[in-house]
Amino acid sequence: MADTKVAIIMGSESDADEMKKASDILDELKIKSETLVISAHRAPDKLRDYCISAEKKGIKVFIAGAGMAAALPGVISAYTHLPVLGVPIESKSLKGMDSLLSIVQMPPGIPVGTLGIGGSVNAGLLAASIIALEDKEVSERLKDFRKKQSEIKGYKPLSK
Ligand code: RP5
Repeated sequence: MADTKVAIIMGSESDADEMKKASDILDELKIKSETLVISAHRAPDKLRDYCISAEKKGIKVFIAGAGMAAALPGVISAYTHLPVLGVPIESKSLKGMDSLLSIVQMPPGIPVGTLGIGGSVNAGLLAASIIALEDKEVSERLKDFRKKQSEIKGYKPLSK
């Protein structure tokens, strides 16, 4: 898609519900994203091809969601200098602690900005903040989003 700024990659279709929250918030802020399932373990060659061509296509930020032995965000970061935001997906057996620990502790030199378990909304917002550094319109929309959030969710008189 032309003008696509954010690549949302997930390790499996089973991650789709969580990762849709990232694309939804980006849609709300009118930032174009594309979403793909590319497993670091099951389709490593496809992942490499995508990562090394992303910058030329205009991608500015990666959001990568994966569960269990979640290699995806780290492998993406190994192939690109673009910012990579990792979202640990909640897993059945270890409740996402496996995903979190697989993503968060990267070796120096290959960074992944790790969100909380199931942190897709904040990954989308953080991607928007990065885009906003060089895009005034996105910056204004982001400020507006924060303002509305304060009005709707941040202040509510409780009835007695
Ligand atoms: C990871 O393994 C995926 O990101 C997913 O969270 C987990 C399970 O994958 P499926 O077996 O559901 O395809 O690679």
